[in-house]
Amino acid sequence: MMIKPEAVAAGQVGRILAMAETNGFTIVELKTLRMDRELAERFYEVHRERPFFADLVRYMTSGPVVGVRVRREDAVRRMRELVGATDPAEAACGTIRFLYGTNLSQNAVHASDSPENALRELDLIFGGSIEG
Ligand code: 3AN
Repeated sequence: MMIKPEAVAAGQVGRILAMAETNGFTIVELKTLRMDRELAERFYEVHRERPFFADLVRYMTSGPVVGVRVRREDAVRRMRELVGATDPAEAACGTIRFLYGTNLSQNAVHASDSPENALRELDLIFGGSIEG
Protein backbone atom coordinates (compact mmCIF):
# COMPACT_ATOMS: atom_id res chain seq x y z
CA MET A 1 0.00 0.00 0.00
CA MET A 2 1.07 3.57 -0.51
CA ILE A 3 -0.36 6.59 1.28
CA LYS A 4 -0.66 9.33 -1.34
CA PRO A 5 0.48 12.97 -1.07
CA GLU A 6 -2.85 14.56 -0.12
CA ALA A 7 -3.45 12.08 2.70
CA VAL A 8 0.09 12.59 4.03
CA ALA A 9 -0.34 16.38 3.83
CA ALA A 10 -3.69 16.14 5.63
CA GLY A 11 -2.12 14.25 8.54
CA GLN A 12 -3.98 11.01 7.91
CA VAL A 13 -1.02 8.61 7.96
CA GLY A 14 -1.59 7.43 11.54
CA ARG A 15 -5.31 6.87 11.08
CA ILE A 16 -4.78 4.91 7.84
CA LEU A 17 -2.07 2.72 9.40
CA ALA A 18 -4.34 2.14 12.41
CA MET A 19 -7.11 0.96 10.07
CA ALA A 20 -4.72 -1.53 8.48
CA GLU A 21 -3.68 -2.87 11.90
CA THR A 22 -7.24 -2.96 13.21
CA ASN A 23 -8.20 -5.03 10.17
CA GLY A 24 -5.59 -7.70 10.77
CA PHE A 25 -2.60 -6.49 8.73
CA THR A 26 0.85 -6.52 10.26
CA ILE A 27 2.95 -3.52 9.26
CA VAL A 28 6.31 -4.92 8.26
CA GLU A 29 8.09 -1.89 6.78
CA LEU A 30 7.39 1.83 6.33
CA LYS A 31 9.13 4.43 4.22
CA THR A 32 8.40 8.11 3.69
CA LEU A 33 9.79 9.33 0.39
CA ARG A 34 9.30 11.94 -2.28
CA MET A 35 8.96 10.09 -5.59
CA ASP A 36 10.80 11.61 -8.54
CA ARG A 37 9.25 11.55 -12.00
CA GLU A 38 11.16 8.48 -13.13
CA LEU A 39 10.08 6.43 -10.10
CA ALA A 40 6.43 7.53 -10.38
CA GLU A 41 6.40 6.65 -14.09
CA ARG A 42 7.80 3.21 -13.37
CA PHE A 43 5.40 2.68 -10.47
CA TYR A 44 2.40 3.46 -12.71
CA GLU A 45 3.91 1.87 -15.83
CA VAL A 46 0.64 0.01 -16.63
CA HIS A 47 -1.17 3.35 -17.00
CA ARG A 48 1.42 4.93 -19.33
CA GLU A 49 -1.00 5.08 -22.28
CA ARG A 50 -3.97 6.39 -20.27
CA PRO A 51 -5.03 10.02 -20.71
CA PHE A 52 -4.61 10.76 -17.00
CA PHE A 53 -1.02 9.44 -16.82
CA ALA A 54 0.77 12.84 -16.86
CA ASP A 55 -1.56 14.25 -14.18
CA LEU A 56 -1.16 11.08 -12.10
CA VAL A 57 2.65 11.35 -12.20
CA ARG A 58 2.53 15.09 -11.42
CA TYR A 59 0.27 14.45 -8.45
CA MET A 60 2.26 11.50 -7.09
CA THR A 61 5.46 13.59 -7.18
CA SER A 62 3.80 16.66 -5.60
CA GLY A 63 4.72 15.76 -2.03
CA PRO A 64 5.91 12.96 0.24
CA VAL A 65 4.19 9.58 0.14
CA VAL A 66 4.43 6.69 2.60
CA GLY A 67 5.17 3.20 1.31
CA VAL A 68 3.68 0.49 3.54
CA ARG A 69 4.69 -3.16 3.42
CA VAL A 70 2.06 -5.28 5.14
CA ARG A 71 1.64 -8.96 5.83
CA ARG A 72 -1.54 -10.99 6.00
CA GLU A 73 -2.93 -14.09 4.38
CA ASP A 74 -4.60 -13.13 1.09
CA ALA A 75 -3.22 -9.64 1.70
CA VAL A 76 -3.74 -8.18 -1.79
CA ARG A 77 -7.45 -9.03 -2.00
CA ARG A 78 -8.16 -8.05 1.59
CA MET A 79 -6.28 -4.77 1.32
CA ARG A 80 -8.22 -3.81 -1.79
CA GLU A 81 -11.43 -4.54 0.11
CA LEU A 82 -10.31 -2.30 2.96
CA VAL A 83 -9.21 0.45 0.54
CA GLY A 84 -12.47 0.51 -1.45
CA ALA A 85 -13.35 1.58 -5.00
CA THR A 86 -10.98 3.80 -7.02
CA ASP A 87 -13.49 6.67 -6.91
CA PRO A 88 -14.11 7.66 -3.25
CA ALA A 89 -17.68 8.62 -4.21
CA GLU A 90 -18.30 4.95 -5.02
CA ALA A 91 -16.26 3.44 -2.17
CA ALA A 92 -18.18 1.39 0.38
CA CYS A 93 -18.92 2.96 3.74
CA GLY A 94 -16.06 2.46 6.20
CA THR A 95 -13.33 1.91 3.59
CA ILE A 96 -10.15 3.99 3.58
CA ARG A 97 -11.11 5.84 0.40
CA PHE A 98 -14.65 6.48 1.68
CA LEU A 99 -13.20 8.04 4.83
CA TYR A 100 -10.10 9.81 3.51
CA GLY A 101 -10.29 10.02 -0.30
CA THR A 102 -11.05 13.36 -1.97
CA ASN A 103 -11.79 12.44 -5.60
CA LEU A 104 -10.86 9.97 -8.36
CA SER A 105 -7.31 11.32 -8.65
CA GLN A 106 -6.73 12.13 -5.00
CA ASN A 107 -7.98 8.92 -3.45
CA ALA A 108 -5.79 8.75 -0.33
CA VAL A 109 -4.03 5.43 -0.96
CA HIS A 110 -2.77 3.04 -3.58
CA ALA A 111 -3.15 -0.71 -3.09
CA SER A 112 -1.46 -3.30 -5.32
CA ASP A 113 -3.93 -5.10 -7.56
CA SER A 114 -2.17 -8.50 -7.83
CA PRO A 115 0.55 -10.44 -5.99
CA GLU A 116 2.86 -9.92 -9.00
CA ASN A 117 2.35 -6.16 -8.96
CA ALA A 118 2.76 -6.10 -5.18
CA LEU A 119 6.22 -7.66 -5.54
CA ARG A 120 7.15 -5.27 -8.35
CA GLU A 121 5.96 -2.22 -6.41
CA LEU A 122 7.57 -3.32 -3.14
CA ASP A 123 10.83 -3.79 -4.99
CA LEU A 124 10.59 -0.29 -6.51
CA ILE A 125 9.91 1.36 -3.15
CA PHE A 126 11.84 -0.74 -0.65
CA GLY A 127 14.29 -2.56 -2.91
CA GLY A 128 14.64 -6.30 -2.54
CA SER A 129 12.71 -8.45 -0.12
CA ILE A 130 13.01 -8.97 3.59
CA GLU A 131 12.89 -12.14 5.63
CA GLY A 132 10.19 -13.23 8.02
P1 3AN B 1 -6.72 1.53 -8.19
O1 3AN B 1 -5.73 2.49 -7.53
O2 3AN B 1 -8.05 1.48 -7.52
O3 3AN B 1 -6.13 0.18 -8.50
P2 3AN B 1 -6.27 2.15 -10.99
O4 3AN B 1 -5.08 1.25 -10.91
O5 3AN B 1 -7.28 1.94 -12.07
O6 3AN B 1 -7.05 2.19 -9.60
O7 3AN B 1 -5.76 3.64 -11.16
C1 3AN B 1 -4.54 4.06 -10.61
C2 3AN B 1 -4.67 5.49 -10.15
O8 3AN B 1 -4.90 6.32 -11.26
C3 3AN B 1 -5.87 5.67 -9.23
N1 3AN B 1 -5.54 5.45 -7.84
C4 3AN B 1 -6.30 7.08 -9.51
O9 3AN B 1 -5.60 7.97 -8.65
C5 3AN B 1 -5.85 7.31 -10.94
N2 3AN B 1 -6.97 7.19 -11.85
C6 3AN B 1 -7.60 6.07 -12.25
N3 3AN B 1 -8.58 6.34 -13.13
C7 3AN B 1 -8.55 7.68 -13.29
C8 3AN B 1 -9.32 8.59 -14.08
N4 3AN B 1 -10.29 8.18 -14.89
N5 3AN B 1 -9.01 9.91 -13.99
C9 3AN B 1 -8.03 10.33 -13.18
N6 3AN B 1 -7.26 9.53 -12.41
C10 3AN B 1 -7.52 8.22 -12.46
